[in-house]
Amino acid sequence: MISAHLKLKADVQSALSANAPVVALESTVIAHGLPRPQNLQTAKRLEDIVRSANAVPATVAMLSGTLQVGLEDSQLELLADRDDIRKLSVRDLAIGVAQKWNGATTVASTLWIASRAGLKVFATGGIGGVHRGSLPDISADLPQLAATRMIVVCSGAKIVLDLPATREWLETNSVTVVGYQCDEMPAFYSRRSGLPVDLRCDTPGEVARLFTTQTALGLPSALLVTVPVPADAEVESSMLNDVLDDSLSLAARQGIAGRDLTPFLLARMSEQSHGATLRANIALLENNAKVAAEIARAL
Ligand code: PSU
Ligand code: MN
Repeated sequence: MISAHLKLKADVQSALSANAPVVALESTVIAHGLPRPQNLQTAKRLEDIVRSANAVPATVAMLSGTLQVGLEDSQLELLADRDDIRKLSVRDLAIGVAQKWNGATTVASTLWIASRAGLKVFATGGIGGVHRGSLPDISADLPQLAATRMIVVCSGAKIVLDLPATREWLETNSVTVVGYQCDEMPAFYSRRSGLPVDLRCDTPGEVARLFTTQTALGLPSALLVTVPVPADAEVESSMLNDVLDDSLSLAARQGIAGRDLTPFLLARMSEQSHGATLRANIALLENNAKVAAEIARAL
């Protein structure tokens, strides 16, 4: 039983028992997605934002082989500060439990753990997806979204990916994509991608009703709620193209692949854009946490 390996923080446990709103947060963004010291600041800030919106934050991670749902500040600090934190996708969970690892969870493994803990709403920055290039590198985030009934609030898929191919994958695998106060799917650092959403929703209540209906119909997949980065922090795609081309070709020349590719590309883009992409990433994470808390309350 997974319960033997699962530990819920006390406030998360009591919120779930009382049917009160809880928002899951992932930890790969803390350990591998953002640089120090912004990673710890952002992790704490996301939890504060969820609390200010009257919901309980539950950051998910693995500590000494235990699947944790809800972390103490000291545990967030450990994930942010240590160099030996693993990046754990679903394929790594059994290995990590057996070997008692400390690890950060991706969107895929956070979905697995949070849904089994009974959570319904999850906020992140950008999901993984289909990578560019000829090797079919597809993030495990996608099949896990297709298999997990949860509201996932994000700003689309990370711009380093093949966004049209990622959009097609979601459609083929029956993941409903909502534009939250927008008519097209956002492109992570940029507000627009030119790609369609299945429905526009303007309020937390509309999203909550849609999810309730999806549950009643027995549909097994996530409801992907895509929220554009706040306009004042946006990096427009015309400004991003050079930085993105440079980062992708450097990764190819250095042979960076697998789980290291996404963190490498995000760090390189931030360096090349003099921090503009980092500011956008933090702004969208904060905004998504707020929207997720509002949706969790409406449920
Ligand atoms: N969103 C961010 N920064 C990140 C990620 C998402 O703003 O670092 C992480 C998520 O944890 C996501 C992972 O699941 O990147 C995708 O990695 P990969 O492409 O290796 O599956
Ligand atoms: Mn991959």
